[in-house]
Amino acid sequence: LQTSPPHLLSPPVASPSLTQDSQKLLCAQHAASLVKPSTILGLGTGSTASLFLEQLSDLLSAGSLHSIVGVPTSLKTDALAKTLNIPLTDLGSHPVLDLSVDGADEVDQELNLVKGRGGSLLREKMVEGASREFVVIVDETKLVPRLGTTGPIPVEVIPFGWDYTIMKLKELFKGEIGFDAKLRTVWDAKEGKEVPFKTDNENYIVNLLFEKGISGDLRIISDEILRITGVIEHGIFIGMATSVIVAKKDGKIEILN
Ligand code: ABF
Repeated sequence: LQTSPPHLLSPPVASPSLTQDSQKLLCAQHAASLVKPSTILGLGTGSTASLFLEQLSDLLSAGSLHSIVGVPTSLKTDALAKTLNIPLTDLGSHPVLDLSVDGADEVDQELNLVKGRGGSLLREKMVEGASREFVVIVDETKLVPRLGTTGPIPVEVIPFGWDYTIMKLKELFKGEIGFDAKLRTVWDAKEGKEVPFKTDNENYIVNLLFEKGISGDLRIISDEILRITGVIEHGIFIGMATSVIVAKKDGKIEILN
């Protein structure tokens, strides 16, 4: 057996390995570079969307982007946009938006999404559904073979009868092995106990948990969830994304559409 002498071995090629935060920044920068002056924008929520807002603000203050106006998808984004001096409007004034940019919790091969683990799914669905173009910005950890594999699918429900609504959701998925539906709670330091998480719309979130992800026809499942009276909206976004900008660990960008 012949081996190369050590001085003839090729040196290891240093392949960049970006952190998840750097990947988020990379896709946010890429999305911001696509925004044209005078765009009516849907402004997403979450850590990746916040980076996009910061990029937008930098372009605005550099004077390279003018006359854009945004519709925020949450109270948090509304507050952030105000601190970044991004002009805001609302859906009533602009019922058709040019472009929305937002993160996602999961993206499948058909570009269906799980959104709302941050709790803002209802406003996100309204704003992004009103957009001609909806660009999703994610790091590569968000790509999944099947929705619901890396965490829950959130459902926004009215507080009245929330436990009854959970029963109805459990009935709907009773054939699914390992399925569970749980009210999302947060620790309230003042009360010294867990209390229901409240959305910007003063509703509750029920987390649907699937052992191996959601199976079956997503449109049928979506309709069935929405048919439960206490349900307001769910975090499955079917056929809404027009493209997905994926930032990879190796520093490359992949565009899915
Ligand atoms: C929003 O932010 C949500 O729909 C989703 O839950 C979340 C993704 O957040 P991050 O970019 O912080 O991973 O888009």
